[in-house]
Amino acid sequence: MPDLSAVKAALKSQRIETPSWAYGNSGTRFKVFRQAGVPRDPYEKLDDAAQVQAATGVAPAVALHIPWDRVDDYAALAAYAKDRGLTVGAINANVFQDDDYKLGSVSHPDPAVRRKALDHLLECVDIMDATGSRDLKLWFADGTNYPGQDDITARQDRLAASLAAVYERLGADQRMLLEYKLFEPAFYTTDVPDWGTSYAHCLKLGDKAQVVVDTGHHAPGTNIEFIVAFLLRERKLGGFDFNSRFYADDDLMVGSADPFQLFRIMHEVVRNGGLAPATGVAFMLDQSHNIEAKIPAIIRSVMNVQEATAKALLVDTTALTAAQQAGDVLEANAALMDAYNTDVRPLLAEVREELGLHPDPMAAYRATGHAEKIAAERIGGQQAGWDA
Ligand code: LRH
Ligand code: MN
Ligand code: MN
Repeated sequence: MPDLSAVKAALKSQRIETPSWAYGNSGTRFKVFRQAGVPRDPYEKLDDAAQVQAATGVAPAVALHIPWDRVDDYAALAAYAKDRGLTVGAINANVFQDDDYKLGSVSHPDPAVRRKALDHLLECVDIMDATGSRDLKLWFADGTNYPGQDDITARQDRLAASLAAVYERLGADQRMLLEYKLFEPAFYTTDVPDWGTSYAHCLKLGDKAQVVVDTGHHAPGTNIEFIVAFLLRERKLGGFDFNSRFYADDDLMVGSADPFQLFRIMHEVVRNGGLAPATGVAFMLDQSHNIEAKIPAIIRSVMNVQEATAKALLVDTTALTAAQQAGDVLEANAALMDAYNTDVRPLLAEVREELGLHPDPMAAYRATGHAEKIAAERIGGQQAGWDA
């Protein structure tokens, strides 16, 4: 059986990054249901992230999205974060919101639009310099809607040229994480539709370019844990955008609909050494909370990742390896299922108490009165970035 103190130590050192946009109002293209007390600016998003950190103790980093989180002074924003025990996580570059990007950004047929998009990506690296952020996270809405609309390989050439220019600009300790997505908003071709495309670009670029796996960005039935294992083996897994999908890119709470998938993913992470902070795998959430209260939903999501991680750490690897080598299919499967079926909530409560935290993060947050305070104080909360 796994050594319990090692399991606890691993749980204490895991970090789960929360996204600034999850704290703001969001919705579908049909309706944004505005909530009382949501942040009015990036500073207030950090105030809310500090609540998540206070309740969980494992979520100090906050990912920003530019320009959704545009401020005049990014060093001041980073200092504000630091004062609250937080750090600035990944900088997400948004090159999909302007009218200019109707036919794409870095793959656009017009060099002037490509230049504009590249300038934005380079500005995001400047922001990383100012905030001390390690990761530039790139997701492109680029693609086409109709056969014949544009040249598929020419679009790859344009994409590769921009990626190379950004890569050149990265500092020694900075990374570029390239995210893929099966479809949407482009519906016929997507320029980075899958892990293979992202991997091929990252491989050409070099060690500082790595793939990010957004759990919501696959076709139904895709074996995401295989992708995770493969990328870890190649040292190309930069991190996760965690969320839960049911139909498409639903961005619901990670581990809510399919906690077993999250466990299978975390099992591959643990088995392939990806939990060690030195491997640099970033465990980020990429979610929006349309109908549920945002801060508690983010706390619940952090807890869901911790529960899947704890179960993965409890896999009896000696028994698993022995069964695998003996070709004992049922025993090997049972080794995984035993761990998955363990109730890890008492273990995590203990871990939290050892960290000086309340054993129940949801109750800890409720007791702060923060929800009531922000509902009374903040009028006119900011939307996460989507049009109503
Ligand atoms: C695209 C995506 C990407 C964006 C985020 C808001 O669907 O997953 O990571 O940055 O949503
Ligand atoms: Mn994402
Ligand atoms: Mn997405």
